[in-house]
Amino acid sequence: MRKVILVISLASAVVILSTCSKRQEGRCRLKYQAVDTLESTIYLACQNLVKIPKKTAQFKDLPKNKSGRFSYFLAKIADRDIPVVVDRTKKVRLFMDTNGDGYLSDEKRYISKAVKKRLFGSVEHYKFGPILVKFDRPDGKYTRRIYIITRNNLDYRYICPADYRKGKVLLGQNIYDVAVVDGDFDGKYDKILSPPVKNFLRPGCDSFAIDLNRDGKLDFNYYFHSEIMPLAKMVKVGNSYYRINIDESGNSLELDKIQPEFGILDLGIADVTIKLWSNAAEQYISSFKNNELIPAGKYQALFIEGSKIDSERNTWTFTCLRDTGTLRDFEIIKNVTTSFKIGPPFQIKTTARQNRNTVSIGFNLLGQGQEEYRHDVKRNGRRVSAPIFRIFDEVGKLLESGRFEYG
Ligand SMILES: [Ca+2]
Ligand SMILES: [Ca+2]
Ligand SMILES: [Ca+2]
Repeated sequence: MRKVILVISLASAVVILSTCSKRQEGRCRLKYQAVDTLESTIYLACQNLVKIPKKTAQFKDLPKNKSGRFSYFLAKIADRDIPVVVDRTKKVRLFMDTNGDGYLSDEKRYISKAVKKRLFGSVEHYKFGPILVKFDRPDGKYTRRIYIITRNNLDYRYICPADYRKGKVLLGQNIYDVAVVDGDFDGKYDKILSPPVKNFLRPGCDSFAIDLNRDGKLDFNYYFHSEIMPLAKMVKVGNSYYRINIDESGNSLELDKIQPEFGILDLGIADVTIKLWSNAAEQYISSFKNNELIPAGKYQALFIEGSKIDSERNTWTFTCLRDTGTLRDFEIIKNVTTSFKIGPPFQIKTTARQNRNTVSIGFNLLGQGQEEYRHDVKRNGRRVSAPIFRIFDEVGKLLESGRFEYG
């Protein structure tokens, strides 16, 4: 009996050893993963479907049985403007020039399907597809599988990839779920972010995801810590950096631990939380020290939150989203300190907009680096009451006074 147990345990040891030896550190195969909802992994890859006010020369051969209730769109993906027509008769039908021959009458008809998962607040959404779209590249033809996802009334329209690649990678003692998405629809997995992007909702590059807290979910956030990011040269895991190397076709991933070339970011004040997109490695630094070491590369700040204590020991907290002023586009150079002045003293710029008989007045709260802070500044964690205003004429006579309203 003892012999049998010994043989069994030896056999299990061999099985365990061979399984371990198969998982090479930092190396994994990536497998095809179909996706049919707007799940977080593909958020950064979804593109707008642009509405065209009226029919143009691009829409030259419409499908038969036309109702006369057509809407015209262009899918701007992979350097192509692809005509899309939606026929809103009884059932909404969609036609897309998938083969690029300029004709729509040869195309399959797609009927919208309601998707159970609710999006855009409480409004149900609909999808067309999957649609196979053919593209040309200098090195050959390729096909991308996409969905068009809309609200019922066709506002909010997105073109989303219908697949991505995923795998599991061993780094140190831990195994992490990883995913890569072809966010620019070119059929390859190599397009790195090129900051600054004008529209941060559509960075126009491929994306990379890693389940850093290993909870089985890939979480996305524009402003805070995120497990899904625009593809960069490296990814930061804990305090280590790994060079990302994806096979062009998305079949395999290599993450190699490296020591990047660092430069120094100096913001003049400590205790700042900052989120940076980069072509080097995405950064979310929750307790920024003066003179923070970050890898050399190009950066774009999406979020800044700072705090300051006044003479009465009140802590004032100010938050900036997206309009990050001089931090919207900067470069960190190896062994060089790049300095910015941000935060208070604030500059208040008033704005006025006239619409017929109504004038709307407002203000922008700008930091030293022209970064624009939200109006709801907090004192000791609580939003302070809205600021008051007074309007004077040119000789200093008070014309109007009141309090700004939030929202
Ligand atoms: Ca066609
Ligand atoms: Ca790509
Ligand atoms: Ca996670």
